[in-house]
Amino acid sequence: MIVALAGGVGGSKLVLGLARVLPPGDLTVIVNTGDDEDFYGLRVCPDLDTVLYTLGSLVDPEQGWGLAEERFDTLEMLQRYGAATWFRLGNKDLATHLLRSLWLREGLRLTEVTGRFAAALGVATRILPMADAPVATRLMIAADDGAGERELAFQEYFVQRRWRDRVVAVRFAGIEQTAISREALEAIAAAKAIIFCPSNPVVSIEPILSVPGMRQAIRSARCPRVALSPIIGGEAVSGPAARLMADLGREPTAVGVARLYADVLSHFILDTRDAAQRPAVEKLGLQAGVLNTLMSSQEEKETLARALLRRIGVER
Ligand code: FO1
Repeated sequence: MIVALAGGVGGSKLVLGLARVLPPGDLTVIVNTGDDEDFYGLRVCPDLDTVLYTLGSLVDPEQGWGLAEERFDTLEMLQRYGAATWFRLGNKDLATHLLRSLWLREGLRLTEVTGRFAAALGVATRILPMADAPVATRLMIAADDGAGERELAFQEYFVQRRWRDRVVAVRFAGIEQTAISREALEAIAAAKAIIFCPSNPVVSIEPILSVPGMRQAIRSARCPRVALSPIIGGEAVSGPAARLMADLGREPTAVGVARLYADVLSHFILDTRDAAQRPAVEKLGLQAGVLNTLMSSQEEKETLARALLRRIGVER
């Protein structure tokens, strides 16, 4: 069993590469749920859906989220009724949110709901929410007009305000009430390797590590535990990772990312462009690897997945 920790679009690229090079059913993905939010009374889980749609070959290839060949008739009608429609939910995507909301109301755990979707879409990879109880990532921003600070929900920060705000603090509301699921604990205990995908360290990987007991479970796993940096050459490959780290006083570099996870890792993979940071990573007590981690094509995802598994000594 290989266990991957992932958030949304960036992480799902490596998840797809791993799923393609590993035997079916040999991969479990533990996914961030801090971005989850209710829209029109429906439970939307963007990162779970991004991983599900990506592995089901249904994801919109340009956006990396939502479904391909999507239409927005329902959203247009909602707009006619005066509802807020800044969060683009397509007709087919709404089917996922309708059924998830129905099954949660019937008492299924988010883990079971996600398992039903994966089975229906023929996805052999186990897709596990980081926790079954809801968590809400909240970002405290410094209002630009100096009128003090206020707190935003994640999608308000990320989508509505296009992550333009300076963030002074991030918290994961509800995380104290969560616990690692039996399924996640079993996957980690059986893991031959644990891989932190190149997702946003602050709002995708950190929430997963903050589930009570998660850091301990990963640290005590007797297997290689490796992270890839989502920051290459001081820039995030996509999204606000570098911005958020700088806002929060963390060095927005690959070794800055390594520092965030050093307590639970054994290995860290630098991109070839950041090879000069290898000594700094090794000073953290980590085995440093250098690979081409920029994935822009299908085969680059698989090439990276193969090279990564080889580098940490995991035969497939
Ligand atoms: N991202 C956007 O930038 N704009 C959107 O309108 C949007 C809608 C959306 C709907 C469903 C879904 O699963 C994801 C969606 N995303 C959208 C992406 C989402 O905000 C991010 O993927 C994650 O929350 C961060 O990884």
